[in-house]
Amino acid sequence: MTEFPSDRPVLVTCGLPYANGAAHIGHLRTYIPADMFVRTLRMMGQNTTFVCGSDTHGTPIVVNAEEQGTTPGELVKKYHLVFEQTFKNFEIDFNHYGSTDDLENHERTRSIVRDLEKNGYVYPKEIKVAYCGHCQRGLPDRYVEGTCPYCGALARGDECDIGCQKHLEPGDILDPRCRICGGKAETRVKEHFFFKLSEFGPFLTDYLNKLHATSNVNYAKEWAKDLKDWCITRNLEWGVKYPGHEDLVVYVWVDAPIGYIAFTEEYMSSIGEDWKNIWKGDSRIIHFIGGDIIYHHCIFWPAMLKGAGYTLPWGVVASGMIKVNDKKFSKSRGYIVWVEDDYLAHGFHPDLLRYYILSYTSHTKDINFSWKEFQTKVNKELVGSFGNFVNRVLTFIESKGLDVKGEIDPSVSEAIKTAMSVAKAEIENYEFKKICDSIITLADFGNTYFQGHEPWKLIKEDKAACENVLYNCTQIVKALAILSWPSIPAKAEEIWGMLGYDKASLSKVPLEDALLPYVSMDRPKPTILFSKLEDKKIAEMEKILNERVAAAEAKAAGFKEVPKVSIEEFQKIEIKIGRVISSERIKGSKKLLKSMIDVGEARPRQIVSGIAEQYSPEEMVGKTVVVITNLKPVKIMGVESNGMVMAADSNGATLLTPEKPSEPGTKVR
Ligand code: B3M
Ligand code: ZN
Repeated sequence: MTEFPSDRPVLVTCGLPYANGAAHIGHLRTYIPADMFVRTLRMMGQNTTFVCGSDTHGTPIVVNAEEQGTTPGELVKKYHLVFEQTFKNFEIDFNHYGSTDDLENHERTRSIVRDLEKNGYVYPKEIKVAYCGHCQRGLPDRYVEGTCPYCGALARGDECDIGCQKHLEPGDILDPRCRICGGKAETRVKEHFFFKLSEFGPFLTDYLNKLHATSNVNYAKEWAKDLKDWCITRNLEWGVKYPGHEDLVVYVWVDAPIGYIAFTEEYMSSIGEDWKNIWKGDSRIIHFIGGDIIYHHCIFWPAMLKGAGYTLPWGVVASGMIKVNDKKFSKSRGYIVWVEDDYLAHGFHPDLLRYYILSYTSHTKDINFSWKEFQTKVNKELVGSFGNFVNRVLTFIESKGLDVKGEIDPSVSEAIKTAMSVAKAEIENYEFKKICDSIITLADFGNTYFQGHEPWKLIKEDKAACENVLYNCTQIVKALAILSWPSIPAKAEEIWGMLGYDKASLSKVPLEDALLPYVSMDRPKPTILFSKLEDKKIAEMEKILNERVAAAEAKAAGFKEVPKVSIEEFQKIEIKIGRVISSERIKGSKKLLKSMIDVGEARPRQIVSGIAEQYSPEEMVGKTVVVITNLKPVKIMGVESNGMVMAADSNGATLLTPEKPSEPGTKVR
């Protein structure tokens, strides 16, 4: 039995991006599949609403605003617009994109908190929270760092982000330090509010067993066995004020998912419908999220909804992560691809990336992005198979002036039917790759069909038979346009236009129309659907990425801790003042000078130095320098060197010299 379409209205949401920085391909990992899902359901006749919005609260945003010398309000306004634009650019077609700072969300959050209080699920409790005496402020969440009480790793206040990944409650972290001044934090006793999560274990176990979720959500069932009450307030200015307590805001993970409800309200009221049909009625709510926020969506969130009397989500679709060049996605290490500045600004069509993300692997597995793989996949599947078929068919018809008419060949309708049934069956399994693959299979079938019937020969012998072949091919083109619209909407609409339809009308065409016979009409001259990605362009993109990684590595190396040496170890090095007696270049070397240096011993030392590009032999003579005198002798380009002249790395090499006159042999300490 298939789940869709059903009479129950569907609401699809995507994890809310923090309005705290630009979009990167990691973000698209969840939004693009969600968009394909929504488009497919709609083509199947399912009433589907799609909402999302910016997550505007929480300490990272406050910290970031502080660092940038702006206010959280200004910061989130800026990035809210950035995300909204990026989603438009990628045809991620939300009915509504809101903000958790919208009045509706403040109100809905407070109303839910009051419901939870009324139903006895919230209690106050005094707890020890971190406070910085130097900065004179409380240190919620990311304002504090210290040691994870579970695994001992360096962790931040709300999460063991490097170590065991556990969620940390205020007061959990050991040896807290202030992240602003680095000083040791004190603890202070404060009253906070707790949600009785510990009472929801049996409910959640039962709920999770019925959830229509991807397989990676399974381990939430383990978490449901061991639940602690959850602190839902913070001492912050920025956020949704806790009802009746002006000095507290709710924790960002309270008001962020409530945004899903608020955005539904905003949208429904704009079209004159009632949001309660979704959130208080018999609906199917499906959340698309990243694999790292399963706990929040499968534990906190359903417990809150249950406690406040709202409809529970029907499905949770959690994605795998994105890697770049097989490395863990990381802004700080440079393994990142920015959606606007890297991808779109270099002229790549959004549908290519949509296709890559959808078809790379199963939704729950990690995707690797590399420009090379991107090029290979696009050139082979979209250019070589899909685009090639569409263009050769339409160009052939146009150039020969053929009439597109005939009878549908049973093998052709079979191939189309197969692709249609894959789409219908796999969409509810959240198997987006299988759907993409079935589309390419249909295009491959089309190519073989065209090739096998040799219409270029047929046209000379039997024009009607030739037209019949092209009629069948055009039917496949039509089916491809319909079937590929959820994954590559702009390109599908281009095909639709080439078939003579109004491009925009494709969005209203039901999936079933893939088999509805194509009726010939006036068609514009066909244009190239996909062009090959050239090596030169890809090399250019690889260079940008590699340079970013190198810059990040250099930066990290600059901060790297060098091992400490004891004073005894340091004293093993003998350093003395020397005076250069003579100096000459070493034959065959641009960089090396051989100098005789008086270091207060019976005879001058011969020392080789890599400074010939900065100092001429003539300049060297008479200079007072600093020399390490007890290095083991070495041979450099066959010349013995008995010590080392010290220089700073500035301008290639800058010799050190004592600040006041000093005699050769004077010890340097
Ligand atoms: N803003 C982003 C994340 O942790 C976070 C999602 C909220 S969804 C309600 O992926
Ligand atoms: Zn830990």
